[in-house]
Amino acid sequence: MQLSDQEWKHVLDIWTKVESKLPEHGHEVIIRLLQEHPETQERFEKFKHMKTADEMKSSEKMKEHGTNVFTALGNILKQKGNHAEVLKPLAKSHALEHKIPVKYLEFISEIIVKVIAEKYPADFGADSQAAMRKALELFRNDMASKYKEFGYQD
Ligand code: ZNH
Repeated sequence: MQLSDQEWKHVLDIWTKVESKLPEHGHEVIIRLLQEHPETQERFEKFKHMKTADEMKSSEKMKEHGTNVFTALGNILKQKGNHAEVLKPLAKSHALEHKIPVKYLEFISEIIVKVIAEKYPADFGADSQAAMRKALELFRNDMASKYKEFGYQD
């Protein structure tokens, strides 16, 4: 699986917009992941006690985590598919330490596309959305094959 130059351009153009408010958008994606898929909350030692969306919204720690996730994702997208080096430590921690099934990566991918579409409707049309979906699918596929190398089967 590969993306065309045009598709990568769509992905990186919209990501420039995302970066203008990266901590806020990252924070929102994490809150929605935990709200829409409560089983994912169990994976977070430091967030699993939180009961309400308001509690999550006012959590600086959750914002910090959202920032880390979105910063890492941006670094991966900017590799335009040549991300093996950057992906490896992430796949390792998510397989062996955090134990995050590929299914959960699908959940977060869907939410990422939804949140960006809500924030930037004029800049994230059908072609850009399709390109972002494809980039996130490539990311997940490569995470999944690294998971196998690390002996993690979800
Ligand atoms: Zn994750 C962590 C990224 C998804 C869960 N993460 C993390 C970090 C980063 C990330 C960068 C830090 C470092 C390490 O490695 O550890 N993620 C990321 C990305 C993505 C993700 C990029 C996609 C897009 N995660 C995810 C999911 C989940 C998770 C889906 C669930 C469900 N993570 C996690 C955890 C952790 C992390 C649990 C740990 C946290 C703390 O701090 O404690």
